[in-house]
Amino acid sequence: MFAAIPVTVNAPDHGFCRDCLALQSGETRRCGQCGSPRIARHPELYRLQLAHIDCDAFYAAVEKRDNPALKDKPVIIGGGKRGVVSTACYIARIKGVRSAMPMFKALEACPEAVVIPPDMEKYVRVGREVRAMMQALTPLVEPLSIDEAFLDLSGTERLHGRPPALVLAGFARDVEREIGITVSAGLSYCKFLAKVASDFRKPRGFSVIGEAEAVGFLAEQPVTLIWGVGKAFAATLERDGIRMIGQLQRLDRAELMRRYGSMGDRLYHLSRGQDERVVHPDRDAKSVSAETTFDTDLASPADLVPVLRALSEKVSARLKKSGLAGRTVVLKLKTQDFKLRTRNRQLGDPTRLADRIFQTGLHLLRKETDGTKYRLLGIGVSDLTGSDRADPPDLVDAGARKRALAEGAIDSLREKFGRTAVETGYTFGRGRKTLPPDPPEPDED
Ligand code: DCP
Ligand code: MG
Repeated sequence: MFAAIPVTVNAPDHGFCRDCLALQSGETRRCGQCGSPRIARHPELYRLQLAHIDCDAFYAAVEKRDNPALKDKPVIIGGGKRGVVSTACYIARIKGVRSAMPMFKALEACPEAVVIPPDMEKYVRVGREVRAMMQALTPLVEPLSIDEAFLDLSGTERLHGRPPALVLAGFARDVEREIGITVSAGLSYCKFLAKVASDFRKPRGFSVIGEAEAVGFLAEQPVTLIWGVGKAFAATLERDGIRMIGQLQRLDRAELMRRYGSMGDRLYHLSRGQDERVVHPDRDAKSVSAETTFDTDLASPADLVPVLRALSEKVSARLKKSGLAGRTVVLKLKTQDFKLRTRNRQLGDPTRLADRIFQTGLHLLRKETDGTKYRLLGIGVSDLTGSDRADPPDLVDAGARKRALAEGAIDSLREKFGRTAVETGYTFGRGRKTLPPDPPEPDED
């Protein structure tokens, strides 16, 4: 960590050098102290306190750090059974390689790439190191995934002897020096724009979005920038002739809500840069799960699925009680001969809904019901966050929305009349002979 030298910023036009952190007066293009061109300057630089940090090409960066021979080579992390790209370094991205692309396509685009299978244990370890460095800055760290988090840096100026912007730049510099990977940082006044900012200039980015420019900046951006507007909802908006956030800004709240329900309310506020969500610090829990060991080993989906449903509901109830949501659904199975199988799937947004946990678990379970007998089944979610980011409504997948609404209704009945007041088709009278219909493909990143 850098030493906490008190910094007094008394001129609002003072920028600073992102390499040596020296304050810069005037419009100099290079740092007066170290000559670096990486000068941060912004009229609101010393007022903003909400940060989002995201590691650059995370898995690939860790592999490059550990094998310097890869430094200038295109590197793809992925492969294995699913045969898709987990991530690609920025050199490989120039050739068009992207996360989630089938590996054969990635290699068509970049045949000279070095492909490395993922080493999750190592990435989790490095992710924890980065997080520990964040937590040294503020207790208000809300991790969103293995390589990104929100940080609320308000009230930390006295502790660090410098304003949040400098703390953030110092953090980026320290991660490079101490961990050997790079990060991009966004600084703003709300979560939405802090995240947008960190994504804006990658890698090694440091972007600032101030209050004064928010509405004008957003007006020029596509609607897909708004959290919760995925491909499906963007298509709905497109049918209504809306492609840019500026067009949303011209519609009043009542009209947006009439057209798009609760999502309309979100569109109204976010399109104007209004986002009241607070940073929920990391809780102790790393995951929330439930499992059960069977009296006799089970193999058939008809036996396993109702158990999965009941466990999903248990997990969901715990999440709802503790105000949490999880982004990765984890299925756990133990075979007759005590071999553990865990399978997981990452969702586009965190969830706390029993139905989404169940549908995702079902998707994972289907691949494992090959006649193997199991003695234990468990389901859970990890990558926990506060529930305010959970389950954005997707207006196009009407089925999912209806199920979410039904779940809300079931929850309130259960609150009034107890857990067994409402049983779903899956848990009622366990031991159905027929299988539930194929679940819709759950959304993924
Ligand atoms: N990841 C994955 N499959 C995806 C997306 C991501 O396995 N479809 C993994 C690999 C990434 C890590 O999660 O390294 C972090 O995800 P990011 O979306 O932050 O992507 P990167 O850090 O790789 O790149 P960027 O520089 O765009 O943040
Ligand atoms: Mg990243």
